[in-house]
Amino acid sequence: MTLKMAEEPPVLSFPQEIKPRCEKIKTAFCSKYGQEPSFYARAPGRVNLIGEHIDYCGYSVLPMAIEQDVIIAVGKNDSGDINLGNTNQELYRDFTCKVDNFSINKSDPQWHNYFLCGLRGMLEHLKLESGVGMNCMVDGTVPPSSGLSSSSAMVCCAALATMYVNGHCMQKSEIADMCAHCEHYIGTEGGGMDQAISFMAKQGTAKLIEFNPLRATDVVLPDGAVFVISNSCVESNKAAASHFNIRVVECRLATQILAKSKGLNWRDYKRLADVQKALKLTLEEALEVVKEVLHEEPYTKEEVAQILGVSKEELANTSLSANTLDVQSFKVRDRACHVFSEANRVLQFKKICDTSPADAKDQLGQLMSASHASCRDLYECSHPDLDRLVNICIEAGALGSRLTGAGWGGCAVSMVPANQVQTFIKTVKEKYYDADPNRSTKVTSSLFASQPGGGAAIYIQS
Ligand code: ADP
Ligand code: NG1
Ligand code: MG
Repeated sequence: MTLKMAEEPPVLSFPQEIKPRCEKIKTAFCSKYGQEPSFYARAPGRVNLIGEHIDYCGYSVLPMAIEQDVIIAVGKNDSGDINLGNTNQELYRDFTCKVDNFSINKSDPQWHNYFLCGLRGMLEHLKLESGVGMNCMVDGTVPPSSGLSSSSAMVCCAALATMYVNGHCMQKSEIADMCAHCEHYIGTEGGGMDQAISFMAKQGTAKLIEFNPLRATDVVLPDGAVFVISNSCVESNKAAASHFNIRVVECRLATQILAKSKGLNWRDYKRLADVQKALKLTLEEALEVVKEVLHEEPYTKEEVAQILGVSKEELANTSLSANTLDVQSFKVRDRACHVFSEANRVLQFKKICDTSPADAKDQLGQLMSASHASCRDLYECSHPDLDRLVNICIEAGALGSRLTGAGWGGCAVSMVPANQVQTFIKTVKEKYYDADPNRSTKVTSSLFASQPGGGAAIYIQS
């Protein structure tokens, strides 16, 4: 029984450190709804230490939760309304709909749509035709569109709040899988990393997240290493653009072309991990096969259709997604090279943490920097400002530095020797933030050391 209880998101009384913040949220809640909230749901963002753009290919990743999160104060109503308020009214306007009649707008992904993804996912999962009406006040501290997974913190928190208000409970892994699925309602076809770590995180440890079935294993980070996050201050909203889904599709096409070239039934394969497994290849061998089979020049849509033996229209059903139907060329080889090499770096990273050789920190740093180079050059998901920031972090004393999250802007994560953190922060501040008036005002929330935080929970006032 204790084991099962431990695997469900805990229901806790307020820890001292979030009490003042919850008081602020409660005040906003009371003034909007004229009642007190009955509980608070919390879900954290994350920083991914290594393993970028490989979760949706079926490969393991290595994130940790951060202290920044989304908290939602919730009260029931009898009218069947979903009422959403946000403590940041400048950015996020109030929204209302009926719990049994709402739609999610992918073409204009305003904030409330992320809440609705979690709401819809949970109602469907629990097979509730109509859920309880909810009054909500949302407060988020994860910098939005910056690769620290503010979107999943919102989706996971909304799903958790919906579960609790409707009187249900579920295992962490089951909710995480469900949230990975329902965040697709916003239009992006991500893997399950963000939702998994948001629920399965444990204070003080990073996690190796493996998929199918979902598992989270503690990874003890080396003593004397501190992970520092720095935000490039270039925002990238993944649902509002198609780059993210184009990468997902390029990996799917790489999978299908490789499967076809090796005589497999390519329609059965969607993820690179599945074709690697079917061909019984190591990651190194898979990388060699990619170099043998796939050419460097981008593949045109006509060529892919011809290789797979389908019409361009049929290709839309077998391989593309709604916002990639018009894409005409695909860099299949470079993307697959990134995925297989990055999947290997994750395993190496974990092994170094487990065996802690004398030069563990140097080796981990090198893996992080190699990961960034691969994201920049092969996956083309960085941004010039982010590349500059990563270089500044290395010059400032990081043993390794890389973009984290989807990229195209957002944050870098750097591994810094504990005794050099202050100098590191001072140097990065001077070189990246102070030089630009827009950035210098945001430096406190953009440049900070991060410890592995705990996972999602429900808080009640005792
Ligand atoms: P990220 O890398 O942060 O996950 P996404 O582009 O996936 O970036 O999601 C960012 C979106 O999440 C924002 O545009 C906003 O709609 C929503 N969001 C993030 N934080 C908040 C918040 N505090 N309140 C409301 N919505 C939020
Ligand atoms: P962010 O940057 O948090 O939107 C996305 C995906 C992850 C993963 C990373 C890249 C979602 C919800 N998240 O994260 O699954 O693919 O990019 O490693 O789609
Ligand atoms: Mg996101």
